[in-house]
Amino acid sequence: MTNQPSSLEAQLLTLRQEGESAIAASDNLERLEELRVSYLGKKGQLGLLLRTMGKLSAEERPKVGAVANTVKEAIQTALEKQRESLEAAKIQAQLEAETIDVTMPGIYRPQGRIHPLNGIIDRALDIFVGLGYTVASGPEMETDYYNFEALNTPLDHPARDMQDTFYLPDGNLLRTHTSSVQIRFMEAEEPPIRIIAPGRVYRRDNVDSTHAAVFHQLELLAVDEGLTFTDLKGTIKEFLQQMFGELPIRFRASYFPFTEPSAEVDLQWNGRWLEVMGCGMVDPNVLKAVGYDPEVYTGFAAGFGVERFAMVLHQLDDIRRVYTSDLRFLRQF
Ligand code: 2NL
Repeated sequence: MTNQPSSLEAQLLTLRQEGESAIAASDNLERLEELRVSYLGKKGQLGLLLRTMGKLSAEERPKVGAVANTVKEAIQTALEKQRESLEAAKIQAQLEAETIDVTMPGIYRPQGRIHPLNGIIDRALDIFVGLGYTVASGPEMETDYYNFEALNTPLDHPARDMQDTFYLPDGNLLRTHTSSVQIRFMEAEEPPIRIIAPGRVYRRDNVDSTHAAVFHQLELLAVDEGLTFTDLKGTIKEFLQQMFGELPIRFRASYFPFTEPSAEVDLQWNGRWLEVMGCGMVDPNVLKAVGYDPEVYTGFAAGFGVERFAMVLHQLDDIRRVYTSDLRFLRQF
């Protein structure tokens, strides 16, 4: 059968009609793309028809060509129009699906609160930051050097005993105080130094109402030219006053391997003297260990147990209460 010019023209017009109605009926963008490929794609229906144009006479060809162009444009226009309307519908559907219903009941979130230990630490940090100190931290697993040796704790000192320290199979240990943090800090920095090191520490103690194997300590350290015991006393007095109020305090001679002289600080609390802190002037051997000249620099240090402060301030009878996460207990703070 030969392709009559009029027949090709008719086929083109049919294609246009079919195309336009199929496009208008398509209800999603994927289907629309299929239609585009089917009508206008490289192997599409329009291309297929146009390939038969070669058989037309020279007079017919431009006329049919012009018809073909209008068909192509009409299908393109229909595709675009439908794409716009499908896209708009898609956005509209999304908007409707995502509408927030402000009348829906909320999700219940129980009110949390600061743990009493963190409360003490936060308050102490605030006080020392006010005095110009910055917070330092370090590892809880330590070497013998940072926990003992650099702190002038001789090999035969009782604190080194297996009774007091958790040793790890590789020879490292769990820090028994946060002083190791301060040794690391001094190694890395030069005076003047004002730091506080709060953190978890570990001791091989029998657990009872006043002892835990894992507890919290906060130490402070100042190293500078010309620091004296008077600076230490003033700093501690200011700290304890902000922490406990205007109460009598006293310094009692004591001993720590890393301070010389050393003292315990007592606070008069409810008519009784209560031991609350240990302190002293940094031992020259400690300064030497971190490469500071003890003829140029002096320092003072002090430390306290966070649990003990919490027990005094909140009148707790048993240290284990702060570790058991009993909400009836914790909700009181
Ligand atoms: C206490 C007593 C104390 C220190 C900690 C210290 C740290 C360095 C050098 C010298 Cl790097 N001293 N710390 C000094 C005296 C007492 O803590 O009763 N802690 C719970």
